[in-house]
Amino acid sequence: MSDPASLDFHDVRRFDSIDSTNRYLLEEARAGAPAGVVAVADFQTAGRGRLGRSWEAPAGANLLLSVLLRPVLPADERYLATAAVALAALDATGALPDAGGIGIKWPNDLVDRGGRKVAGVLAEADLTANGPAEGAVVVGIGINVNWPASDADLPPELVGAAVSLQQLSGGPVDREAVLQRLLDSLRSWATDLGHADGRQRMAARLATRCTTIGARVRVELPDEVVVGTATGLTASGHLLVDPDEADTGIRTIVAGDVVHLRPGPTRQPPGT
Ligand code: BT5
Repeated sequence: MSDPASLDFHDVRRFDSIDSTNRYLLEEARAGAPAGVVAVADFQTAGRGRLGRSWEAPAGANLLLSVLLRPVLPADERYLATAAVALAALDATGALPDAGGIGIKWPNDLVDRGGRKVAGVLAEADLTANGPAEGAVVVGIGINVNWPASDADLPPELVGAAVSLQQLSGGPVDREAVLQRLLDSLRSWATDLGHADGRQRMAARLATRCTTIGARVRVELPDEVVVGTATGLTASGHLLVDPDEADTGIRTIVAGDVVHLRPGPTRQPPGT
């Protein structure tokens, strides 16, 4: 078991081009690489999102990185590994002018005040692994640092859905400085991940920066869809949803795709 306190994230492996930094580190985990290894790419030929989706970024503009963690934590608190990287990214962007309004859309996006995506996190693990990959979690994050420079750079489907730190702060942003701040902050969140009181601290911080709380949501689960109002997070960082459907009680969502809905139209009083 690795000691979380010893994670320094100093073993940063840089690639001009790679298929996916997550894929690379999962393979390194299988070969026994220690927790704390970081992979950073200038470009990915097969950058991946969740559920088979892809992650877009032109060469040399954005941050594309993954970290290898081997957290020792209860199975139902695994989401907090994703949260550690999201919180570190939030810390790293908080210093930029006008980027202070960035929050976490549960479970894995950093979004601006308008709900546009600034970054996405993808945690991957082989839960059936025996041997060196057992307990390993690779958490990747793509952060839109300097791309798009304007909405004209975006493919039509991302217009209004994606935004960069450069757009938010009004000028080019130093990618390397964001990376170093992220890794600095991750040192302390990764330490917290290894301790029950640290995980409580993470969940509490997450709750203060989670834009999903209070929103009307549609949660897409493998075999059902829940529509309701997100009311908070559990101590494990799971989402609490008060469903519209009567008599079903508060639901705890452990994993799922969440869409923020606009508040429904105000009901007209009868007779108007
Ligand atoms: C994610 O998936 O948001 C996780 C993205 C993780 C990317 C990092 S990069 C380093 C590491 N190595 C990898 O191979 N992956 C990780 P998801 O929630 O499924 O969102 C994917 C969706 O976001 C796509 O289907 C697009 O609609 C949208 N999208 C793609 N590129 C985007 C971008 N640059 N900015 C905003 N939205 C984007």
